Formats: sequence, C-alpha cells, structure tokens
Amino acid sequence: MPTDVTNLRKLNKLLDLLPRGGELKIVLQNNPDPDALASAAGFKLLAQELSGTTSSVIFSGLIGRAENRAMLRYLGLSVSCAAPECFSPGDAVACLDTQPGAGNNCVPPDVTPKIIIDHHPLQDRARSSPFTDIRSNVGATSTIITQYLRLCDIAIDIRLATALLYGIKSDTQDLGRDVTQADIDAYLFLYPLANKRQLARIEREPVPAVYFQQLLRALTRAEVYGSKIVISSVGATDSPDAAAETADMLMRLEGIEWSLCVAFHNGVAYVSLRGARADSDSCDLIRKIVGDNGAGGGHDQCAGGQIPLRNKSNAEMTRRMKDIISRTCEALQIDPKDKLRLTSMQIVNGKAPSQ
Ligand SMILES: [Mn+2]
Repeated sequence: MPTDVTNLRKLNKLLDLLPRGGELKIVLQNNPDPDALASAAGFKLLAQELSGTTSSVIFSGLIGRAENRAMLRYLGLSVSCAAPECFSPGDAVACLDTQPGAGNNCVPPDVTPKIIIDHHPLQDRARSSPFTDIRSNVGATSTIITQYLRLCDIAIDIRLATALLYGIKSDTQDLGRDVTQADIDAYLFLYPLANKRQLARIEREPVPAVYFQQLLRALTRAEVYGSKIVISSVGATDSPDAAAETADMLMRLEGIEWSLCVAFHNGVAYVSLRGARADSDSCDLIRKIVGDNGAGGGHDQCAGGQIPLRNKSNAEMTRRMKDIISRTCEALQIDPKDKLRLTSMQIVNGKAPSQ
C-alpha cells in the first residue's frame, strides 16, 4: 500500500473537484485502448466511492481491436460515442489517458476539463485545468488509477483488477517497454486479484478474416529504409488500431532500430512508431514526422500521431504516405532511395542488409 504524500495531497484536491452526488463526463482518447478503458472503469469507481459521483464514459471513434472489445465486454463498462455538441460549458469533465491539445480526443477547444490523469507528455492546454496528475514517466494510466484506489482502500473486484492488469500489460508490453517501478508495483498488486484465465482468453480473442487480409497488405508493403527503420501501411481500414498492432509486430524484425506503420481511417492518417532501444525518443521523432500537419506524442519506445487528410481519395493517401516516409528519412538522416522490400529481403547474419 503506497503512503505517497504527493498522492494523498492530490487525492484531497480531487475530492474538492469531484461533483458531489453530481455527474462527470470521463473523456478518453479517440479509439481507446485497454489502458484508457480500464482507467475509466477504475476512476468511475473512485469517483462513485469518494463523492457519489455518477460518471459517463465517452470518446470519439471506435474500439477496433478484437482484444479491446473482448475486454470491454468482460468488464461490463458502458461507454458511448461522443459528438462535440454533447458538451456544455458547465460540464464536469475528466480526461483520462489523454489531454486537451493532444489532438486525439473529442474535448472541444472551449471546454476546460476539471481533472486530467495521464501518462503522456504534458500539453500546454492541460495547464489550465484545476487538477492534473500527469506522469509521463509512468508506463500506464492504469498504474496511477490503481494507486488512487489503493490509497483510498477501495476494493477492486476481479473484473476491474483484470482490466487494470491488462491496461498495464498492454501499454508496457508485459512490463518490457516504458516501464517504471510504479507499474511493476501496481501489476504485482493486481495480479493475485485478476482472472488470468479470462485475460488469456481476451488476448486470444478470435479475429475476423479482414484482420489477416490487412496483415498481408501491410507485410507486402513493408520496406526497410537505411537498414534502420521498417515502414509500412495497412491502407484504408475500419480499425485504426491496426497501425499500432502492425508496428509492434514489425518491430520484431531483426537488426532494425525503428518500426512505423500507418492506417488510414475516416479521413485521418494514424501513425504508430516504435523504437527498439529504451532511450529511443519516439516522442521526438513522431513530432518531427507529423510536424504542423497534425498532432503526435508518446513515450521513449512507443508513440503515435494523427494527421487529418484533405480528402479520402487514394491519391491523397498515397501523397500523405510519401510525405510521412520522406519526413521520417529526413529526421533519421536516411537516403529515401536506400530501401529494401521486406518480402524480398535476404537475411544476412541476422541483420537487415543495406543495398
Ligand atoms: Mn496509456
């Protein structure tokens, strides 16, 4: 049980801000992942127990990944899709696993959230919120939420424990990426409370045929630039999460330092970037790649960006992909002509050969 004084002080401030017996809108990132969904369920319980606050969980986009839908089903958390018009100026809003200004949530520009709990780098717009607990070094928002629940001695049932455990597990790739002692402590606390058999089922949730078709497309298109980075695109998809999933998978290619994958969904290019080394600074690289065209952020080994498209045409997607590749090569000082298609590469001594 952590007796962290900072957490206690923050908890007192949180108590002042939660609408007592009132309503709270919990806003997550667009297309939320397991960390965001588990954090929402945990914070909803915290607000209910502390102040009798009733929370609704909202986001834009969809829950694409089969595993995430399975987790939500098991968790029994009701969520709804938000449009900007469902916010009123007087609303009590809490942002979890995202912040205003991050470019990946539906908080309108004129709404200041009362509460922000996140583990992504601080955004300027977040500074005007009365309560912020933003710890960019922590591996998952679920870790922070678990700390609050423990601090308040609130019982975490088997479903919530399983979800929070999965949130930490998936954001840190089984405690192997962007992880701190706080994540490990939360993980070890949750582990005995969680349903491991159910978690294994969630992680092996059946996927539709289109999943494999998309995968084939991404593998066929994958190219290694300068023996350093593998870049691919899943093309137009119903599941923007496919970019992150494919970037994770391509990161396993031996000999490379980076992996990047793009998914085009509903007029937006979703860019996922992964770095092999613990000090990769993916956050800096994604910002260089996205530039002024959109928004991006993340951690050392894992980052993401969103770039709005001018239209949904194939020509626009091709143009955007070319721009992403040229910006990436420029940032990494690679000659864009120094490239090899993944499917025709020969592996020499376990390393991706250069041309
Ligand atoms: Mn997260």
